[in-house]
Amino acid sequence: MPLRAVSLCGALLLLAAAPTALGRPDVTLGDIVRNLTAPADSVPCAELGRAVEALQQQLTAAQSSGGQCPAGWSRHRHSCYLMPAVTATWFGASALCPAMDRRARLASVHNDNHQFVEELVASSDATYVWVGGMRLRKGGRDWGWQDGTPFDFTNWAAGQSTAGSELCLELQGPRSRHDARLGQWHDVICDGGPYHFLCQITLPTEVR
Ligand SMILES: [Ca+2]
Repeated sequence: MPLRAVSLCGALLLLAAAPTALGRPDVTLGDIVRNLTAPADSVPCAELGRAVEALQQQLTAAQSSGGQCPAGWSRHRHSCYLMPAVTATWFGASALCPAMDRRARLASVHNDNHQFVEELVASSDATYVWVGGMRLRKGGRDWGWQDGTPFDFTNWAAGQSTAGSELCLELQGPRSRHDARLGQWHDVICDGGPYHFLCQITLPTEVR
């Protein structure tokens, strides 16, 4: 089989496999990886038509559910939230949220959702929970959210946000031994943990 044809088949089959893994909180990272690394090149091009047809059906289904929270995600206002039952570093969590659903990022915390986020954290068995806050510059005092929303709310635990080398943000979970309140914020090194993490999907404006 010509190399170009093999690559085309592989690419299309990977595309066909990917949406089945997206938006399903019950799917494990291992399932996603197995889907994405299936030996697609061993599948004859005769199956290409079936793969394209499956892809079209999945895209149609995805479009019809646009603006809805995926099954298993919690809805609050115009966002969907999920705390997967796995742990990771902040960087790992940053990659895992869009692997669960391509719209998802690590959550941002604001005045209008902090209570909801704290309730999610309280109902978990986490020690700490990564969210999408990151110090914008090593040694600096300014923070931002991974999803680009304004950094307009804070809930630092006592003595936190003072170490300029701690660039990532976590919330205190129920199993933490820190002497701070549940949901309060800690700045920590980004490869700390592994900890649980909270993913967020911001739904399109027209369906808010
Ligand atoms: Ca700290």
